[in-house]
Amino acid sequence: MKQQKIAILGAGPSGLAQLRAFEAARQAGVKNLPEIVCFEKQNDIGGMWNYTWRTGLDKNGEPVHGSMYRYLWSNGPKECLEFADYSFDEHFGQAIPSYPPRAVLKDYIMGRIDKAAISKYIRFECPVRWVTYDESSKLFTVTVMNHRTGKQETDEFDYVVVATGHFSTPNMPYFEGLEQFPGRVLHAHDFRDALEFANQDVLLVGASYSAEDIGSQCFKYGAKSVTISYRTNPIGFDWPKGMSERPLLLRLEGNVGHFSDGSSKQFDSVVMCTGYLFHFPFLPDELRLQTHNCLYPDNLYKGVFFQSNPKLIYLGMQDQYYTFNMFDAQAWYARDVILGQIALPAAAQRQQDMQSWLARHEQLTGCNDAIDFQASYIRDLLEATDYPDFAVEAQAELFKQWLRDKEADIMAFRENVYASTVTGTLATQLPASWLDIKDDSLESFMSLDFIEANELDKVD
Ligand code: FAD
Ligand code: NA7
Repeated sequence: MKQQKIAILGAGPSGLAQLRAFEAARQAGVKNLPEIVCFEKQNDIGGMWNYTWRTGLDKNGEPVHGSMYRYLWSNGPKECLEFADYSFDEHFGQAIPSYPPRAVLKDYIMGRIDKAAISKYIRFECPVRWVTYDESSKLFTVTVMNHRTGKQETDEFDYVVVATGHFSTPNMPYFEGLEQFPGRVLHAHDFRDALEFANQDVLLVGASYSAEDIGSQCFKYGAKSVTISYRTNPIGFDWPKGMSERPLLLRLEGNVGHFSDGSSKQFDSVVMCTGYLFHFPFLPDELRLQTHNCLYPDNLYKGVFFQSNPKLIYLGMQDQYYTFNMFDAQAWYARDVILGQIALPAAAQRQQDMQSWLARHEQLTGCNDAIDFQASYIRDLLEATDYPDFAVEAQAELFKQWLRDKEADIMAFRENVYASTVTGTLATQLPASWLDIKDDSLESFMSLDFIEANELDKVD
């Protein structure tokens, strides 16, 4: 049988999950594995976790992918993203707190990657320019710009795995008066350093994770005031003095923002925390997933196979409670379909399956429900493959506890500790409040005197 050929677009956590899934099969002695080529726009693996100070364009003139900022700490408990076969204990050799900073989490994620084993599949600085599918040959043609050689390259593939992420292209709304606003106006995608906003009155538009976290960052690093403007519902936390929420911004007059409740306030900067667009400039309409940020994008069977052409596979396109272990579950499932170990049902059956998930998705009422939904989605995938089972449902309970902890104190929720569902280890406590720990480097964080769980018991 002719060896199959697969293109993986993107070497972030999702693309890496797909590479690892095939590598695991290779190590297990599976024969006739496909040839794999992974095209990555950046010059390293890690996707969003590959922090960059750059905004706008990268050195090759490509749009900067990164939306992460300095001082970003894990926004959920690390125990909810722990790999079943690679624990935090194994990586760090000691217990660490439940909410590590970005660099610490990246160190863990990358520790799992056997760079030598997978790097050979990846072509760096190769943004994908265009993908087409030929019905007669049943092959995709993928065209990339190889910035290392300065040449455009084209190749044919049996399958294409799109793992290019969806938190990179800003959804940038317009508000009257923005063009005359005298201060800085930026999208969360371009936010890098909260210190820039010290002593400023900052307006954040949007009421989801970015607004909540960038607002907390600005507060932590000395903003004079932080105002969050919501369109639908307020975030609703008990914000510290200096942070508040107002309904939708109607217009700006000079540096004054006017809100729909008739109130107004002067601002120095505006940060649009208004989410991201699903943007696949390399895909023609007939192959392009069209969705918004939600837990079950339509037209993806099992959340991954494009309904009108299931040889086109999308990873990580859901809104995310679960991240790394969900990408793994998706990648292992996709691998087994490609290897013929799982048979895809006919189009009508796939449609029926998607409809039942979509119907459940429509009935979701609130965050706890949404967490359970994503947990059952992952459970459904896990049952079909040899991916090591993990405590999806127990992690769902941790997510619910995380929500309660945020509700209790949004500025201190990162001081809570949880037990690993993999090893049972209880996380250690930060030695100071999150607001007071300003150096978030790996070295500085790992040199903190974390407080052991049993010492905490004594304090209690
Ligand atoms: P990405 O990480 O976005 O990777 C996509 C890759 O595709 C990139 O390497 C990119 O360069 C490449 N690519 C894009 N276009 C092309 C192209 N045309 N050609 C070739 N390559 C291309 N998750 C957590 O678990 N915990 C957190 O605390 C957390 N915080 C976050 C904070 C922010 C500000 C953001 C934006 C996200 C956060 N996330 C967090 C979610 C994060 O998106 C996931 O953890 C993860 O990075 C998603 O992996 P991915 O591979 O699907 O996408
Ligand atoms: P999200 O979670 O997609 O949220 C986008 C927010 O922006 C949401 O509150 C929207 O309000 C709001 N929004 C969108 N358009 C507008 C306009 N025109 N006016 C006002 N408000 C608007 O994106 P985030 O960036 O917060 O989070 C994405 C990921 O980044 C997340 O998973 C983290 O891991 C980091 P709505 O509720 O729709 O009215």
